[in-house]
Amino acid sequence: MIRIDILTIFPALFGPFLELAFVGQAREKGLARIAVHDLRDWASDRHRSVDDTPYGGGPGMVMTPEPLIPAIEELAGPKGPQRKSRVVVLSPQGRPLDQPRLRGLLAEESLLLVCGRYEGIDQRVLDLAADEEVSLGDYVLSGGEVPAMAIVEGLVRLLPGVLGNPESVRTDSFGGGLLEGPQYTRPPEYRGHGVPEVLRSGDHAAILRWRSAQALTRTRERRPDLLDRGDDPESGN
Ligand code: J9Q
Repeated sequence: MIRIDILTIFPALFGPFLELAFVGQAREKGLARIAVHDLRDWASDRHRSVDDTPYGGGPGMVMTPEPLIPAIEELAGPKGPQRKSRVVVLSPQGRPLDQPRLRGLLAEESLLLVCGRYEGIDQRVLDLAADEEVSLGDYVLSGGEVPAMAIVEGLVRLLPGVLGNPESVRTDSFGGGLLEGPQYTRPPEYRGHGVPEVLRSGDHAAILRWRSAQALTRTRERRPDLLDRGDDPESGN
């Protein structure tokens, strides 16, 4: 059983996401306990403020440590050896998430995902209360909510007993370090476009060879960075 807490100023974004599909099933089966917390519940002023103008000037607002650090400490415990949950802040300044990092998070029994918003988070929150910063990629979003959902979904599908077919965990893209090749289902011909003959041949060895050649070609064309890594693609790293 993995426990995931999410700290956000938009708790309503998570409603159907946590109820439906694999994430909903994992919770129903008792494989994951996921709770969403509204950061404003820790704000003490009349306006329930969570942000303020940046020192030094510049556009936008910065999330203040005032409600954020007490919220993190209440949900995860104080930073240090007696902390209950690993505190992961979603931000574009974080280390990029990949499948090995996701598997690393799965080793934690309890996680707190902190969704940054606005132009950033006061550095003292990261120094005093966070364990790591994770990014989902080099693009601009308005907040960490969608990245937090991606982490939850990526973790939940790794839990034993969530997927109907555990074999698909291993063969999915990145499970093996390469992109998947093309897939086909019926009908055998659609608008004049057929299905590669080998897939209908029943020759399983030939199908395996064809699929790995396709995966390699596609990876070389679209994601050569995955092949340039100095590690063993079979290890999933
Ligand atoms: C909080 N752009 O983007 C990609 N990974 C994380 C993010 C992000 C963002 C803004 C705020 C997270």
